[in-house]
Amino acid sequence: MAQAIGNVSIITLILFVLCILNHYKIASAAVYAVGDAQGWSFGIQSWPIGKQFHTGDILVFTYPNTRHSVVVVDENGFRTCNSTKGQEFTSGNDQIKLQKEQNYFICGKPGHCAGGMKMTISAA
Ligand SMILES: [Cu+2]
Repeated sequence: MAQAIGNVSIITLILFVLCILNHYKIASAAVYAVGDAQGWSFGIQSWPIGKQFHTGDILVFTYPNTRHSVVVVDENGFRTCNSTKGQEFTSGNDQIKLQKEQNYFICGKPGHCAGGMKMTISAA
């Protein structure tokens, strides 16, 4: 009986430590201003180069929302500049959390993605 209680205590302790670690991971998520001073704009494709992104990091997309939007798409939507199956953000100040592995963002305004307003980010 004492052995069983001991095992339960150890499992509880392990779960507790995992919870703490998980909270720490969330608390340490980085926040990035997409495009830095230029914001979400044409020529954005090179912005992620040389940066290390992690799952749960927050991207802040700032842009004039009469001119642009942000659409989270899949690989096919990214490649073909098709935003119809994506999730569109239009506030002009959108916070989007990075998902594990590859993330794809395009502008939803006609011709903008084809003109280079698209960005893919790999999150570790
Ligand atoms: Cu645009």
